[in-house]
Amino acid sequence: MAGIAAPRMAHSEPVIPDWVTVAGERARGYGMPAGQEAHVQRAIIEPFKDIAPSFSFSGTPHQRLRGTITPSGLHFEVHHGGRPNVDPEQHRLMIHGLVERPLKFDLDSLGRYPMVTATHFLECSGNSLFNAIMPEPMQAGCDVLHGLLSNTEWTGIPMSILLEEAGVKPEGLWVVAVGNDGPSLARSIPIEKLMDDAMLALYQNGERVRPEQGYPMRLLLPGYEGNMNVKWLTSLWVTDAPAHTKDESGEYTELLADGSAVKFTFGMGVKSIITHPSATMTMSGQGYYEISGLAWSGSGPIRRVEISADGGQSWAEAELVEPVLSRALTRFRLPWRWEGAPTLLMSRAEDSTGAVQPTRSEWKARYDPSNFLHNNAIQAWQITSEGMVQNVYA
Ligand SMILES: Nc1nc2c(c(=O)[nH]1)N[C@H]1C(S)=C(S)[C@@H](COP(=O)(O)O)O[C@H]1N2
Ligand SMILES: [Mo]
Repeated sequence: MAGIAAPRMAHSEPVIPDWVTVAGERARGYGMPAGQEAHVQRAIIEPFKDIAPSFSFSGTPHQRLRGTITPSGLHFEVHHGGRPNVDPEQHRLMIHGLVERPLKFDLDSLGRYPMVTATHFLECSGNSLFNAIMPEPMQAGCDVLHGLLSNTEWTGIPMSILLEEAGVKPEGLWVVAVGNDGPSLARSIPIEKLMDDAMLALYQNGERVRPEQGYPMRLLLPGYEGNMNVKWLTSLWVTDAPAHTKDESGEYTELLADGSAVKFTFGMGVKSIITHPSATMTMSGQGYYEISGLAWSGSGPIRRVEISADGGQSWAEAELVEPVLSRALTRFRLPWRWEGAPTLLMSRAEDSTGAVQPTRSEWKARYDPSNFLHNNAIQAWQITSEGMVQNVYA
């Protein structure tokens, strides 16, 4: 492809930069990104700083990343009571309640169990909350707007193996999972999900799960809302009914337009965002660009992503970058020319069940105006004639 962005070389004289004239740095124990990349950080988002200082979260800077795996140090965080300093020597996982043999595991004994590895996204059901409730679109990047979303290669023990060892009684239909942090975050999970594809995650992108993500162990429920993926997991209490904990009754329940409420919205909806270009960026002149972004669904693999550059009148199918994994972030790409005119860019994903992303107004119509959970509406970016990329509602 000729003439994208590189200037023609004027001459072929060799250039000797300073760094080749001195000895380089020696090997080191743990690598870090280049110092010049130090600005690539999670966005710290603290809307409740004054009323609840340890309820804090940070967003993955998707506008600065280009693959599908989220570097562990940039995985988003949601801490309801801050990040506890768990001592792995003292930490235990208990399986109790409606089981034949109540069991208590320490980290060492867990290391002997068979493990699986799978790549999955994790998304907070509060992701994209500002677009849900702000009357005017907030001008911020993908880190603030959609950053409560990450994608990791997780390794750990299938939950079915641990539950089978404990011997779940026939009346055991639900499991209340509890975290070892101040708020004792607790969620009720149907036993089928735990027996199906749930994992006790011990490793994140090959290394031990980071403290932010639940060191030394977390529950991983592929495709289910972030909140249920209990970090610093310490107890699995097998019961015959959901416990209706504060976390599921008070916090993670959606109020509908008709005044009723839906509890237990487990799966995350089909969704996509264009990360390049995206809000806060400036186009560097007319001509060739690669539109690139991320698509995912809690129900299965992404089947199709379409891009519109005319506000939704016409759509072009983007290329999905292999491998397209179930309940993992999938990158899409589409070559494009920007002719310098104002442009409304949108992406619309469809998953393997045929579910398609709603427009923002379709999504808003289902809920009470106060609801910000499970916002999977189409994101629109406006490119102005000056090349500024802005967040707009369309
Ligand atoms: N014990 C415990 N587990 C928790 C939380 C928490 O505060 N405490 N936050 C939950 C929420 S709301 C989300 S979205 C995810 C975030 O996981 P992450 O911080 O690893 O991205 O963890 C969930 N598990
Ligand atoms: Mo969350």
